Amino acid sequence: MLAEIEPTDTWFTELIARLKQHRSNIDWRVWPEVGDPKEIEIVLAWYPPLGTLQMFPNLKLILSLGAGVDHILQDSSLPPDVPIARLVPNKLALQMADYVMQSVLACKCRVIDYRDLQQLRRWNPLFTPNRYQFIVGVLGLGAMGRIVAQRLSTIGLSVRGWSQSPKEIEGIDCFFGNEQFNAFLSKCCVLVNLLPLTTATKGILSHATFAALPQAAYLINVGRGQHLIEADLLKALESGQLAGAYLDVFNTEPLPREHPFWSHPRIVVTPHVAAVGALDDVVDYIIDAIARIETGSPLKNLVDRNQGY
Ligand code: NDP
Ligand code: OXD
Repeated sequence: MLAEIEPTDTWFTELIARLKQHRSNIDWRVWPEVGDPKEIEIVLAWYPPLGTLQMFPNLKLILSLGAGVDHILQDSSLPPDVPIARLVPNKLALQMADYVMQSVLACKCRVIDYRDLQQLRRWNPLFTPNRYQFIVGVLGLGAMGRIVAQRLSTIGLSVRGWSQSPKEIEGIDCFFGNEQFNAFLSKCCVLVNLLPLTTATKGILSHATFAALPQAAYLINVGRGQHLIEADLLKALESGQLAGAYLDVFNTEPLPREHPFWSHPRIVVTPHVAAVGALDDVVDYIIDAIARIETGSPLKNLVDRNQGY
């Protein structure tokens, strides 16, 4: 039996309908109508209210409805031995690659500058670097970052990536660990954040990081809002250390109406849509995970709680 935590919109409603179609022999329960908590064996969760997951004493699996699991791991009362699996479909990474690619090309083509010039009715051609000079750095070379980096490289951009452990990825200049962080940053014309939110990565998009980038670099944040120190971004844009920022994720979501990012001339805001799981893929992932629990097969895409991702 499964419980769905926090079904907030039509996407969740449709998801539940599809799951019921696929597996009508399962007793699907939707939060908060979970019945006897002892009967719940698997939970599907995106952003469960703190303390909820400990209510289910017979839980066998927690399935994250997102690629990120910070929303789940932030709960200090999480049952300690229950495995957590996360959504990692290939198509999600391709969608992310589309989002990042259009943002990177907008940086390279100086779209923000031309938008300003248009408002001033000024015909003023600006310098744009060639593809080889335009180095893009990707923070995080996991399920998303690796595919994003490879796709950027296939359109002729110079791409480098940074991860925790060493990597070899064809066409990508790979850096790893804290010691190589500043060397990685030193040539990035655009910095793309695709790290998971953990205690080690929280606040990583800070003054020190921006200062280590070349002057007038761009930031694309598609990881989590808590990676970014918002005041540091505003200062870096004001000083010209950063030329612009494309932001899809925020400390508070939805971004409050009074937030300065909305009206900042050098910030582009999107509402956490860089990669939204297609329903078919999410259904496949859930049905597959349930079958694995039923047959005792190894689970896929398990989260390492110690690492936090
Ligand atoms: P993965 O867990 O597959 O990859 C994480 C990567 O980050 C790995 O390469 C890992 O290194 C690296 N990393 C983690 N911690 C550190 C550290 N301290 N120092 C250096 N590198 C580190 O995650 P995904 O690629 O699947 O997803 C990344 C994030 O993207 C998600 O957690 C989520 O926050 C965000 N996301 C945003 C979406 C959106 O719509 N905006 C949609 C989907 C995801 P190593 O390989 O060495 O372990
Ligand atoms: C995710 C997200 O983590 O959409 O999947 O942010």
